[in-house]
Amino acid sequence: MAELSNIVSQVLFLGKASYNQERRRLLSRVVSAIMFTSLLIVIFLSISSSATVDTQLVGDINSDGTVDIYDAILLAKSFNCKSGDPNWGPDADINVDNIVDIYDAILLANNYGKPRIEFQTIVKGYYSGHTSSAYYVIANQENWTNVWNEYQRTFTPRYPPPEVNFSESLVIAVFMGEQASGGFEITIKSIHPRNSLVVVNVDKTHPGPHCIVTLALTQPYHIIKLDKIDKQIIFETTETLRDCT
Ligand SMILES: [Ca+2]
Ligand SMILES: [Ca+2]
Repeated sequence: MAELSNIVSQVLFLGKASYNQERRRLLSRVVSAIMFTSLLIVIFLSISSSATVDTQLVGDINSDGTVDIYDAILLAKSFNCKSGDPNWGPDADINVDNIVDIYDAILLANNYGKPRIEFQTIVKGYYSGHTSSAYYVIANQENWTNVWNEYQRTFTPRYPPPEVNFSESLVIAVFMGEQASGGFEITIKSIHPRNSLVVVNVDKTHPGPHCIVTLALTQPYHIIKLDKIDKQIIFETTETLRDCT
């Protein structure tokens, strides 16, 4: 690039000197230099994209399967850092060019919010007939009826399971198991692809020591419906302590 600016300076100088032949020769060198620089940029971009092709989702710096504010925070922490700097975060250098800069931010922004799989809650609550802890991926009517009947085992009256077209949809049901009091909750927080898998993030909330809870037995649950997925589904569980101070 230094050579390019040098050549441009010479062209401007010669414009005043009116050496037409020399100007044409230098202009030809300018065009060649620009073409060479463009070629370098193309090669650079090719190398950059191939360097990230084997990673998970581009921009998923913390490898949790989705590109969101937590990835943006990690990128911000390392922004303008080069390899070896105290705040250097190698995973934030998305295009692997040894600096975290605007080009990494653009790559992250391109995938921001992706990919989260949408789902609909069928039922969610605290009292059910399903007293053991269990996670289900339900792909046919027979299993759906069995799980639903278990969930409604203690209900009066009982209702038939909501209609689900299993040629298009799946049901995922999570049960926390019987708890000695209120204040417990189970929630399907998010679903997203990760490589060849689909990850269901489940949060189990427990009451903290300062929480005032009902003394009744509870059996928290969350049952959802989503579009059919052909990938293997796995569950990841977080445990949250409710702070009632
Ligand atoms: Ca992430
Ligand atoms: Ca970079």
